[in-house]
Amino acid sequence: MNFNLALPVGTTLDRFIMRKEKDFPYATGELSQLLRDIALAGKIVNREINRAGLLDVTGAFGQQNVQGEEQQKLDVIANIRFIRALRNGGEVCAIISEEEEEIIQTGNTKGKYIVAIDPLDGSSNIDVNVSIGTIFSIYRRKSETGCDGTLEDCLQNGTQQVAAGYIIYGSSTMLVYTTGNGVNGFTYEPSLGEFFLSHPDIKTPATGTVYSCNEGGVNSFPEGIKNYLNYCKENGYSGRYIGSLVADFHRNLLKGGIYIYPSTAKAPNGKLRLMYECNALAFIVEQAGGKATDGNRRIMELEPTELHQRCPLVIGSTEMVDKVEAFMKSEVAV
Ligand code: P6P
Repeated sequence: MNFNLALPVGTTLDRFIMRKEKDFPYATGELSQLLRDIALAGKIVNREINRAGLLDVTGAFGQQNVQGEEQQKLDVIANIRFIRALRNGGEVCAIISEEEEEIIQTGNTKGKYIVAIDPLDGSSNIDVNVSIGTIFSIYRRKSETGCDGTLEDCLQNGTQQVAAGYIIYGSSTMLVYTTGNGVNGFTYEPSLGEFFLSHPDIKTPATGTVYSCNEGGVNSFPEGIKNYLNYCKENGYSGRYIGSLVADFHRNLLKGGIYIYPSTAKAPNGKLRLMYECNALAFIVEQAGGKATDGNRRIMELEPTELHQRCPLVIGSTEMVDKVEAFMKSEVAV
């Protein structure tokens, strides 16, 4: 008898995780519990985002984060919520967060996992009700259990991820994640407090006609990127740029398209962070049949040297990313 391993739409996240647990080489239930902890924190953050206009949680917090960016109140709230959920869950020994300069030791010295997280990406859009998101990567620690997580545990390249995902707080709230066996999307039903499988086995189209890029900095873009953007316009592509990476990425993942944040004069290494933005989305897009590079090199093979290092990002439909690389190479050839 052939069992249909593709679980039906409507399966709860918990049941899905349990049924898929056997697909995961370290199926000891700890990663499953860690995914549940992240989903729980996402539900709590979702509630606070949805009420933001009614509570005094919109606007700036009055401090800057390690990136020198103005922290929004919800940035700080989301950071606290995810750190607390991961600390209380017990599976994570250390966390890298966009909102924290140093590695956060959870005290769970027996925890086998490291989490790199952007608790609330695109948060400057909160006050104008534009979709925002949480992005996370999960690694197994390399050091022995029984002590704090080490810098080496945290600075692993993207191919070492055991899971990655994002939560998009949009017209509906969705959790999209992979453990290396495909990508699945779950839609949150607030009245039941549950995520339900709504997008099983997501595959991104091989090509598309949407490009997402802030062209305000185009004068300082690499020539290859400039030439690719001109190619898009000459071929009648549509520019769609929300200013919220998770929202642009999610649309392109489902419909086909490309997101580009290249090196610019203001951001010579690009703006986005390797450890808790680019690697996670690169794992997801590759698992969905897409591609992610820095314009030349595979994102997941970039060797991290700093917790908050930035890298250029070209991510989305494979044929579109390949086209960018061709333009970048012809730039080099010139
Ligand atoms: P710019 C938000 O700050 C973010 O990290 C991404 O979500 C978004 O795509 C990008 O930066 C927007 O940056 O320079 O276009 O405002």
